[in-house]
Amino acid sequence: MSRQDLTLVFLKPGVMERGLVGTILSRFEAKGLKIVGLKLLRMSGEEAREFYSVHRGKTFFEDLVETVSRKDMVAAVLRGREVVRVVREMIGVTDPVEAAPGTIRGDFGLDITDNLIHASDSRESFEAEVSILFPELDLSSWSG
Ligand code: 3AN
Repeated sequence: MSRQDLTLVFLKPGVMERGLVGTILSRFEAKGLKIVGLKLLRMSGEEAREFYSVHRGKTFFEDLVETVSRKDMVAAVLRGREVVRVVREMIGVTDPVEAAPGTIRGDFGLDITDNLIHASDSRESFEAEVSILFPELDLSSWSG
């Protein structure tokens, strides 16, 4: 397995509340991606602040931290060819109002902060994010 072939997603708490976890994960499976890590977790406010540290100071930062840390969520590590790019295409642009029909945000949401899902936007982001949400995964044992 190559690190290039891995990405991290999490389904924000609103997805759990709406019962859309299976619907969304099944899209990734149907595309041919493999789920190689999966967990139900509650992010602490501190973890959420670290996770989204690039957005610190922005007007929506506290709202974002509250949105993702208020309840349980589902996080997954996905594997597949060009997976970072493929998953970003599948989730759609940040604002669900602008996201194309056929994308996850385009099909299931309206709210920009509670926009259903996070996905790593680069291999560097993936490595930082996986160390926060899946610290037990040993990436060094995965060549590439
Ligand atoms: P994406 O999740 O599409 O990569 P980022 O990384 O720019 O988008 O933003 C991270 C998260 O911050 C988004 N998923 C969304 O929840 C929230 N966010 C981004 N931009 C805004 C905004 N203008 N207003 C409110 N929330 C925002």
